[in-house]
Amino acid sequence: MAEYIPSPRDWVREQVELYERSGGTKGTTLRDTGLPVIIVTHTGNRTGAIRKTPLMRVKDGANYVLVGSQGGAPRHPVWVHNLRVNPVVEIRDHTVVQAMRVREVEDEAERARLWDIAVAAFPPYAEYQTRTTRKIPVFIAEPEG
Ligand code: F42
Repeated sequence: MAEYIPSPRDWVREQVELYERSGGTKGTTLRDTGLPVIIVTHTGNRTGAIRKTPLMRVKDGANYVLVGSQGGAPRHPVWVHNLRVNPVVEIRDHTVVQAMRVREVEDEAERARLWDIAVAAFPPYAEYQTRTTRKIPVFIAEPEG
């Protein structure tokens, strides 16, 4: 079993702890927005350690859309590099935990469709894209198997 290394950011680590400890009944929204969050458990590309990252809950049918916005910061979040190398993840959506496989969306038309769904679920993504020159990465997570 790989070691779990919690996020170095207090508010992120605390959200993961509360979400998991409550079995997905508490800590499931982004602070004061009230909008739902999922927990993506994945593998560090250098350490091989278990990483847990809360992201906004964006659904496309049975799939989830993962948006590497990090508030429009100039660099991709580290988890983006992890998912590019280790695409098998586990997603907790409230009380449901599922094995999923992610792929980065490269096709422009597919990305545009998923981006619109993401912005509808979490409108600040649109503003985050205007804050940075990097193109915000979008992944789709599909049930494994
Ligand atoms: N971030 C988003 O990008 N999109 C969202 O929709 C989003 C929603 C959200 C909702 C609730 C919440 O609490 C947080 C939310 N966040 C969202 C923030 C998100 O959870 C991440 O904190 C943020 O995206 C930054 O991701 P990060 O992977 O850069 O995390 C940093 C703080 C971090 O943990 N860094 C680690 C560290 O120790 O500095 C590195 C972790 C790591 O994966 N290391 C790799 C390894 O091998 O273990 C090595 C990686 C390498 O290549 O160097």
